[in-house]
Amino acid sequence: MDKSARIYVAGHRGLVGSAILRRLRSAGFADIVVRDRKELDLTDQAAVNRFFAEERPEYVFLAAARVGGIKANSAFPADFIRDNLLIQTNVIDAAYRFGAAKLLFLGSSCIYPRLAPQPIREEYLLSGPLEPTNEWYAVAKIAGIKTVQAFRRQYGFRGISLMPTNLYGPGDDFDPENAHVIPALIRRFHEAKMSGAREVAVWGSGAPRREFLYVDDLADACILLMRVYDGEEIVNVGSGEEVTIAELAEAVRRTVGFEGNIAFDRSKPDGTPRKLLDSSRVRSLGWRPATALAEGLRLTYEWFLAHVAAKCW
Ligand code: GFB
Repeated sequence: MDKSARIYVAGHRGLVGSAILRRLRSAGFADIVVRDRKELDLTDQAAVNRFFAEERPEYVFLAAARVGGIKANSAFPADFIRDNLLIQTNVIDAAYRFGAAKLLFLGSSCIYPRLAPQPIREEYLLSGPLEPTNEWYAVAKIAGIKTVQAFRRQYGFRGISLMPTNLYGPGDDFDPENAHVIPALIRRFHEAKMSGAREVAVWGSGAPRREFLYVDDLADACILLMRVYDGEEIVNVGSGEEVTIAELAEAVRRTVGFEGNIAFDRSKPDGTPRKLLDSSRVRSLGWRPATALAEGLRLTYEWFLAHVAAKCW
């Protein structure tokens, strides 16, 4: 992928796509094609084919997806399975048909069995039952991995798949109900600080363990893999930094500067008990995360203050 290559970032307004775009631009890639949702509906196969026929991107970062936290996954199962199957199938098929040199598909750590041994190695895929709160999304993402592998086997199409751990950072969705835990808690602690509330609710028991990765570090891994990796096997990308939800809530409380208490709402689901990726494959290719959780939370809260809080309050 040289600096003059034509690159399409699908999903450039989302958390992952916007980070990939930032990194590509700062690395000097000049011919980057993007379309927002109004200009190109990725669930519309004819529209996707027209776009690829006209623009002929050489490299495709497939970061477009319908995503959300534990509640959104359970509340909108049809949207999560349908939209993701359509988006990924249309983009992978068009990339192959219209001659793209390479495509990178972004999966998710929830593709692995709920009770997979930890840390989770790539070969544990399809070795046990999935976590029920997000099985619709997980099944769509597993289908995406298999589509990429099938196109490689049958057509020799150079698709690769990367499995990120739980991500956070600038550009995230801060919806109080449907977001992932970090943006949801940043918003809730901030609102509590502004209103002078004494207590903030955190869903579940606080006991589940999660590994969090700052999204710009993931973007570096995406660009590295696009450059140097060309295999059928999927590649995990995680920080190795694991915390309980109770520890995370305390870190967010400190970042925001809320001085009240944390109350765990056990009527809400915990989801999978633990999800720590074994990232030795990507590390052996030279990638390392650069942003520790405390620093990443600080940068994300800064972004929230400038882009979300400034508009709401
Ligand atoms: O971020 P989250 O929704 O992702 O939740 P998952 C992580 C943990 O944080 C769960 C707890 O144990 C939640 O119960 N939590 C506490 C909260 N307070 C909150 C809150 O206010 N909002 C949210 N959302 N959680 C998702 C999958 O699972 O992970 C997706 O549903 C995707 O499909 C993503 O794979 C990476 O790790 O539980």
